[in-house]
Amino acid sequence: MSELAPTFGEWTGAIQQRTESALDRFLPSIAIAPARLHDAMRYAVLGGGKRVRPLLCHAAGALSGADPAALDAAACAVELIHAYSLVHDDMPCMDDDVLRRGKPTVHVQYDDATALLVGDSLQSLAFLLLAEHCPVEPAARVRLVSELAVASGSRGMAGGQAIDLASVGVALGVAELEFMHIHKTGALIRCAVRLGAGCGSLDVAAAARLDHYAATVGLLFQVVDDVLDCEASTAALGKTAGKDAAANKPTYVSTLGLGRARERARELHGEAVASLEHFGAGARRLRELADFVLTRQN
Ligand code: GRG
Repeated sequence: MSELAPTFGEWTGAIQQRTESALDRFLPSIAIAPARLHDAMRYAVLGGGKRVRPLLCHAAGALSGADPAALDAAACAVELIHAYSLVHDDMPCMDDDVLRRGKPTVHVQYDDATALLVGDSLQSLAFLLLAEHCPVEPAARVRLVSELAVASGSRGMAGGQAIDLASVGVALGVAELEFMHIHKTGALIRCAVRLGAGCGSLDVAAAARLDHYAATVGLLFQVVDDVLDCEASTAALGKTAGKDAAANKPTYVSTLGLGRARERARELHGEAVASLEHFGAGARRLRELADFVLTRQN
């Protein structure tokens, strides 16, 4: 890296590498029984993914003066929940997909029962990381555990997934669609920022501004995902393109049309960046991450 502040690409590369090493360290070795389950957990998590949630967690933590070791545990905890959700989402009883991150999905590579157990075990491991490997004050640690539990459970991601599964063939209004996406995808992204900030400290007003950024970026992520699902190729996405339309699921594109969905993405991006104004230069990475979420190609 140069002596100047790292570019966005250099910074993301460094955090992605740091996250990969931390995940490798935290995941059980295949030398430990049951080896096949541990092998499948490592297959599901390592060597792929953009690591958007860990990037957001580290960027928010830098703003709140958090200890990088605490951020590693928090970032990995969120990423493990994300990986579990992808493994379960790809199973035949849910989205029934064969390709994820450019390779066969876990139930295809192993089997359905193993995929189920991989998701269960990744979820447990996420909470173990916060409980045992996150060096923050005990009261703060309990808050982190509880935030992750709410964001990933029936009032967050799993609840959003339930609405998603029940929405096949249903024409949702924009408000209902946003409610579904705020929970299914937005809750965990918002949580990544909140956990990063919660590993350090911010005053109440700053925490509220940052939370607004987090919620807005979470929804932006899904609007862009809907646009990409309709526009990008399977090769570019590393997962099957056009799945939502084929499954007759409501999306921003089917509800608003492509042009208005793109416009909604630009609106949300503007709102996210505006909520960072107060933070000045310290929020550079969060601003760049909002840009990245808007312009990403996969
Ligand atoms: C199974 C409880 C349960 C929940 C599943 C998030 C989710 C809920 C399902 C995933 C379906 C999906 C593809 C949603 C679109 C948004 C999304 C989460 C995309 C994948 O996230 P990325 O792009 O993936 O961050 P990478 O591979 O980069 O980590």
